[in-house]
Amino acid sequence: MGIVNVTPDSFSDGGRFLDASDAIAQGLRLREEGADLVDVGGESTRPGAAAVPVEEELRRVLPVVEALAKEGIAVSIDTMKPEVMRRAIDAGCAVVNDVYGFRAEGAMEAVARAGVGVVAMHMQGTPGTMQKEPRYDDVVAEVTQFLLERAHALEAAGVARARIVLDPGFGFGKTVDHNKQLFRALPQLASHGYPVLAGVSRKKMIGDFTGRPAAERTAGSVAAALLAVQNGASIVRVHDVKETVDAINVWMELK
Ligand code: 7PJ
Repeated sequence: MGIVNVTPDSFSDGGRFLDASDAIAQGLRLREEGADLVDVGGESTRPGAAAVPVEEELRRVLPVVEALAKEGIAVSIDTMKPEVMRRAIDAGCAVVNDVYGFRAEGAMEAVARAGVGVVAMHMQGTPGTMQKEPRYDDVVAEVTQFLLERAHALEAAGVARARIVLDPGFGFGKTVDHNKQLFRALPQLASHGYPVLAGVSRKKMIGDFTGRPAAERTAGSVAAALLAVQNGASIVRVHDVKETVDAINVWMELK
């Protein structure tokens, strides 16, 4: 899964059209580089990020979803808002990726009707507060229990089991130690029969292990993605598609 962020470029005075056309070009490039899915997001969920109003999020993502879907790309929409889910599905997206795990009122209904794939992620708290003081008695047990509960709720709402992907949510209300425990527990999480998605690309954890800023975390991110696949992840959400695909291809030949 390649990542396309659609956020206004403060260095461009070209306005929304340029923001959208940059994002579309990026999505096309990621497909060429080997992405099977392109994840389009218009609301930053980085720690402390401000919420984006629904109309603004729609303005950012809809032209991009529509254009990429028309090109035959399998698009996922990274959103927590049922209205954005519905409109993105109408615009052709195939997967809804919700870092809030479909807990918003109406979110499960928005995806159940449509027959799209869903990614349910675990987050403790909200993006505004989640990194303040993450606490768990047993992070692996609690995240697993949450995800299985969300999967069962989605199934009860009418989402087919085969369409449900689970994601422990690295960095979303977790310390580095919590992330490490969850990463090592990926095989157990995958053992429940739902495909698992891992998103670690360029995250703070990679910076902590390498001492590098976000723009220089490619090698660290590729290493983590490869290990996630070895640990049972079916999907890895990455910025550096070309490098990650090469690494996985080499590993598959040599393992
Ligand atoms: C994730 C995500 C993730 C899923 C983001 C970032 C923050 N969706 N959206 N999993 N992370 N499913 O890329 O650093 O880990 S946004």
